[in-house]
Amino acid sequence: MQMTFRWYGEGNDTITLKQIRQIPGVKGIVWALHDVPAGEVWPVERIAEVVNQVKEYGLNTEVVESVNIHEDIKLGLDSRQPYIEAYKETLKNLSQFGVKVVCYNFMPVFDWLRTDLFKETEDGSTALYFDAQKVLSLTPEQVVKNMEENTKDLTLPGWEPERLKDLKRLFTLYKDVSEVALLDNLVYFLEEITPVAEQCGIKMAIHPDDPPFSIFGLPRIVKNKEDIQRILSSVDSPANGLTFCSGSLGANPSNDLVDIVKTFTNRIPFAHIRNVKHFEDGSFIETSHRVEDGSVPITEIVNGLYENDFGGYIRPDHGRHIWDEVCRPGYGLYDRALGVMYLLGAWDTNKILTKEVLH
Ligand code: DNO
Ligand code: MN
Repeated sequence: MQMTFRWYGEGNDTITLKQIRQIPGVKGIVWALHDVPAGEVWPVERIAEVVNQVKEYGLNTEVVESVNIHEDIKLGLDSRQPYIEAYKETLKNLSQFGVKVVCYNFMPVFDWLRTDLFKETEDGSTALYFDAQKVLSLTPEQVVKNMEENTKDLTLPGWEPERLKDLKRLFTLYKDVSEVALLDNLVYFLEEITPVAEQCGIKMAIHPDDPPFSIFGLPRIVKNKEDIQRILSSVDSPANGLTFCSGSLGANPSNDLVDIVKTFTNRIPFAHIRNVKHFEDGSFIETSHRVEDGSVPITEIVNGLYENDFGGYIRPDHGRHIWDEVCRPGYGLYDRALGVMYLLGAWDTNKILTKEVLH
């Protein structure tokens, strides 16, 4: 297992590499070129720039999150091929710098979605919140506006302006795309990309839908164990993997996260671990990593990974905003650093329980 931490890049994050290197146990940065539009090749010089910055702090750059997929690929349009070729070029460029895992998602139109980015909680901290009732009363445009207004100058990952200005057109196009068709389009993409990923020594790792159910009638295909099984067996290669995200899959109480993690460990090159608390009406709020604070069995998940000799990368996913930190929604320093320590504590306890010598 290798602990990592997400960083948005120089000038695009409130957190510094110096701060990250001081979190015990963190070995690598999870990064991306957030300003390169989906469908374009990531230039070698730009990749080199980030890799060199990070290296200076003794951290590695082996995990990229995300290389986003152009909508034409998800829609299965005739125009998809050049975008797929560009994706292959990006993988080749990344492999020159020792990148081992590329996280991506196949969510139509927009990435993760919340109704509140800074929801006040009882202890005065704020956190990302999904209000299942409120979302029913909002149009996609209102949700987008709300997400954008709350983030000031920073572009949210997966919420790139060039994608969102096309909202109406995209919704019309997706009207005719069923879940079966979206899955076909994913499999087409995987069949194209997997041999290149294999040659490059890169594992692709699809991120689950967040939240893991349909919103605004859009199709969703990475929601549960069956979906994951279908995707992993469609192209049966270690290069076709899963980003196990306990918070995304865990937003649906009927997902058995421990079973999922144990079933697919050897196809999970990357894990996002965080906790969410469910409410009766389907709403959920993100909490600290601690088991008692939410509904996700974080320690059992870590035990499952440990028992199955998980050798991939792991990161705390989102955190709350605590101690008056001003930061990107979900991506402050403090609560995520606490998350790292909780995860490492759970991992190291397993070592003692299995009588493995710690030093
Ligand atoms: C939000 C993230 C997502 C995630 C992508 C992966 O914080 O969980 O933006 O990175 O969906 O492709
Ligand atoms: Mn995640």
